[in-house]
Amino acid sequence: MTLSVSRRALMKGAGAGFAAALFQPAVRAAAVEEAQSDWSGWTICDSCNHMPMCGIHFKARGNTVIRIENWNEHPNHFLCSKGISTLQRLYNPNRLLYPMKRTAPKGAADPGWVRISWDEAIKTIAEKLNAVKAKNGADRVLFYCGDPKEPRPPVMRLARYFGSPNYCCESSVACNLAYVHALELSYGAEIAGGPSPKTKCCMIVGKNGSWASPHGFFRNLLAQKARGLKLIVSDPRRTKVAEQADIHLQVKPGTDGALAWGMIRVLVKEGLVKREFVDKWCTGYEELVKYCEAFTPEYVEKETGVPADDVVKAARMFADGPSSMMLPGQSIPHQGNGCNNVRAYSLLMALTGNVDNAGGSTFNNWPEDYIRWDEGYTKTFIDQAWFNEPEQKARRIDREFAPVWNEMQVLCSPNKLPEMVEAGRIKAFAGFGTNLLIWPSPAEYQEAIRKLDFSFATDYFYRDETHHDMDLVLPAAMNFERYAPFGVHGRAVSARKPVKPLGEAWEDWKIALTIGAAVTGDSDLFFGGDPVKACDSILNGWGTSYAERQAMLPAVKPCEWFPKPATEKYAKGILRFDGKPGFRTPSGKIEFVSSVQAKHGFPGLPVYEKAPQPTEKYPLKLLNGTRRPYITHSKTRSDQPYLLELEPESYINMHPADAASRNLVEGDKVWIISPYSKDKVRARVRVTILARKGLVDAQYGWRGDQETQGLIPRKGWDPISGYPCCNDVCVEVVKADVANNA
Ligand SMILES: Nc1nc2c(c(=O)[nH]1)N[C@H]1C(S)=C(S)[C@@H](COP(=O)(O)OP(=O)(O)OC[C@H]3O[C@@H](n4cnc5c(=O)[nH]c(N)nc54)[C@H](O)[C@@H]3O)O[C@H]1N2
Ligand SMILES: Nc1nc2c(c(=O)[nH]1)N[C@H]1C(S)=C(S)[C@@H](COP(=O)(O)OP(=O)(O)OC[C@H]3O[C@@H](n4cnc5c(=O)[nH]c(N)nc54)[C@H](O)[C@@H]3O)O[C@H]1N2
Ligand code: SF4
Ligand SMILES: [Mo]
Repeated sequence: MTLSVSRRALMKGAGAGFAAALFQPAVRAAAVEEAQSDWSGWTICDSCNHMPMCGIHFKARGNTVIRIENWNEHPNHFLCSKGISTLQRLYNPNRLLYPMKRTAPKGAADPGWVRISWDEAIKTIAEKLNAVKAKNGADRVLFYCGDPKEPRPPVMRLARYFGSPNYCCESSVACNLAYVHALELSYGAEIAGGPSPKTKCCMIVGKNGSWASPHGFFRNLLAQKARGLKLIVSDPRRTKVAEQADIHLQVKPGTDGALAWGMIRVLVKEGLVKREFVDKWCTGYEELVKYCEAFTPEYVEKETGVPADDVVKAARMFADGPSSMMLPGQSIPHQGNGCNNVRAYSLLMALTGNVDNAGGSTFNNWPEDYIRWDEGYTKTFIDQAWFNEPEQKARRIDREFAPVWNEMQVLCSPNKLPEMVEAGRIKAFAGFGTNLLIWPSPAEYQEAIRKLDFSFATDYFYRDETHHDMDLVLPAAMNFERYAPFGVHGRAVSARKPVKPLGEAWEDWKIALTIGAAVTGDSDLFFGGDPVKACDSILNGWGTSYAERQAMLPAVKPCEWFPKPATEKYAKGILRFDGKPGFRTPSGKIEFVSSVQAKHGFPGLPVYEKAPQPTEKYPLKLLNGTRRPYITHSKTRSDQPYLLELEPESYINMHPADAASRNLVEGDKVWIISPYSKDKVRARVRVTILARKGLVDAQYGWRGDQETQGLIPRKGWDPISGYPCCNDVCVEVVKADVANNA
């Protein structure tokens, strides 16, 4: 497949004005490179960041990628529309290709960007960060890595050896990590995994893997369904996953806690609790029995909209052995009581004894040094022990705001950034793949960035809404152009064979390592800025090397360093780091009553709290940001314009009854109105039973007047995770007056 890029579509992108002049020559040079013999390269797709990502095989001529296709030997090898169109992103003429510095004061309409050398960029960063450190302390610098998860390891290492525990990620703002946090509070570790041939029943809550992880997750789900898996799905939308369900619990958003407690009550009342397991391995059962009493099926129906019968049937189906598992997604944690709602669901596994058993949800028994959440790097690489020191936890900016998160998680929550800048606790920002639209009411974060002494970010593109008031913007090499990181897919580990970066783009690992060497003056500590040497520092410990993995391409082979999967690890003493039987919680048991929550003054049980309800003026609940197959967050629109042909504007899904009562038909232009913003948000209507009645199912990540994050207030944070309440806001939708352009 060769691409002819439509320039008109591309120039709609942010930053197009200066992009054209600065970035075109190198792109053109690559495109006209004289014909040489074609060669094969391999890389990993980074277009959606679902884990694990898909493998890409590409053909290159000289240094130009001319064709991309499935990497058949890779465990994930079916590229979707987003993956295929990354070639269009690679040669997008708007790409950021040179380091840039502003020449106008912050706040000026035109930042006056000029091209600078990497030498100047690195020197400036080292001087500015070290000046803040000398004057105010290293913790005054906030290091941040956005959803591009691949730069995380060296950025965290940079934060560590610079000396700032304020290392934050999109996963500590709002992603999946809050449900892992919820599972860790009860179980001491994440307990998940996909259904296996031994799974009798799977309950999926607030996760739509048919669109968000179509290959790894959805293909497996369909295969298991075909052989007789029982499926329960809790989702307000009729998703492709829900359509597979034996029981679809179409809850009102935000009411999952009531539904979960209702199911718990059925287990208790009908004698479906595995008392032997619970008595031996769990704490807090008596409190749980007392608390669930109020959640009768009738009450649950009233609260959640799920028929009482279905609540009972679902609980019985889940308890009907020999094996059941539960899988959560990212939407429920984006609510004020989200963590507790996920925790309540998760207790169903312990109550029915479905913990780390064959066919049930399992704990990964990665070696102690391994960190799954950041795709394969190690605790040693980032010196995780340092981040966990009480002294470092105390210096983190989330200490007062989200104390449970602060105690449990190594990533700091940056959600109070505006307040922290105001209070002088943050003076500088070092960003990798940053997007300020990730936050509710992003204008307040934009203002915070403007007020800093110094800030920079690396990115593929110049993004005005994020970079406008930064000091430096640095060009990151794309997935086709970088070595790091290696890929980890279960037990298999893969290297890449890339092309050279266009222009002066550097891979993020090189940028972070080079800055690390410059700020600390210790080049060895940062592998002389070499990403492959940094990868080898991890891979050599696993008995392999980058070169060895590269030599075996296109094969992707398991790494013998990983232990073999095992069940009932809690009983065998291989879950706790001290080797004793039990779980990694403070009590060593599964905690129905979380001792960490209780210690910080919260109820220890995952109690249910009512979410904000629709009112007469704002009668629709906004789901702000469910996944669509051809969109990723704030990316892909102008970066991969082919995808815009599938959905050129922001579309909201509305139930036919809600559309009819507003006199709306498919394709109508509408405004979304929220009590929290004076600005209304533009969209078009899609009339569909995908949406439950009373819902507006919207996309976040559009820019300009289609941008939805402004509809969300900076309040109602989940106190257990510090996550924003993206899915807690009620809105109204009105038809636009197209004739009068209003
Ligand atoms: N195409 C695509 N794929 C992606 C991404 C992308 O941007 N685009 N992003 C990746 C990332 S970073 C992530 S975190 C994952 C997310 O993956 P998922 O968690 O699967 O993402 P969602 O599509 O938000 O699915 C959540 C589901 O929860 C439902 N839901 C919303 N509110 C509630 C509620 O109150 N109760 C219940 N029970 N359900 C609710 C929604 O209707 C939706 O169907 O996807 C990854 N994959
Ligand atoms: N309302 C609402 N808000 C949400 C969510 C939601 O569902 N609803 N979802 C949350 C979730 S789950 C997530 S994961 C976040 C999304 O997390 P974000 O960090 O907001 O993700 P993106 O929008 O993809 O923006 C990433 C930026 O990094 C750049 N980039 C991409 N790849 C690279 C790279 O390899 N290197 C560098 N240097 N830059 C790169 C992109 O060009 C873009 O500017 O949003 C969260 N916020
Ligand atoms: S699902 Fe699509 S976008 Fe996501 S990693 Fe695979 S090919 Fe890339
Ligand atoms: Mo995410």
